[in-house]
Amino acid sequence: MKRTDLAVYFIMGTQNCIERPLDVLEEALNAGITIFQLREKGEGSLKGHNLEQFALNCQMLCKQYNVPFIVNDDVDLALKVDADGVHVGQDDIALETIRAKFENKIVGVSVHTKEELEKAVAGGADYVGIGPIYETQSKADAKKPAGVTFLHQARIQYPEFPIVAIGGINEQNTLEVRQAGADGVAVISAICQSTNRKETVQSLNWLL
Ligand code: 3NM
Repeated sequence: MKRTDLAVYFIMGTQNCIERPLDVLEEALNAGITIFQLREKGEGSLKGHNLEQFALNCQMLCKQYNVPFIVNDDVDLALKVDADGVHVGQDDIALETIRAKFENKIVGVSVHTKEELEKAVAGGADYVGIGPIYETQSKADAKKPAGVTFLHQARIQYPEFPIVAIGGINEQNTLEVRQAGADGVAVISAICQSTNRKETVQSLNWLL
């Protein structure tokens, strides 16, 4: 994958949306998001057949806009629908096992420490997600906000490696994240709760 693919990384599940989720996704795609992750988690989230159908609908929209479709955590679902990739945390299956199952696909890994970062790079991750940078309301078990220090160290250690920042990022603080060395921002609420998605996505995208 290219580092520029991470510019505006939209993450969403039905539980994050007040409006119809597929409408939110289509508006975000139309506004110019560069990659999408389905993250169906928490109370009231879709399961089984309903989840698969929703995933297929999201995937179809992403294809129309030529935007990679990534599935969070659910390796089986990602394989079943032939997603463009999968994003995993530290609690999930060993990276090497996942890498082998997604040979020509995108594998992203959340990292919080230098050790996790080095393991992800060595294990063949295509990109890492670093967060939470700021306070977030969208992840129940999020760690304490870390600010941009580790993000900046990661960039210095790996000048060319694709890195996306996550957690509480919005139009106001995106510049700080960019200056710390992120290739892009991964957001849930900034886009889900936006009243003007075109404007929001454009101000999050510093490549424009
Ligand atoms: N992962 P918002 S923070 C899904 O730190 C997720 O790994 C995080 O949502 C991490 O943009 C987070 O609304 C939630 O803060 C991001």
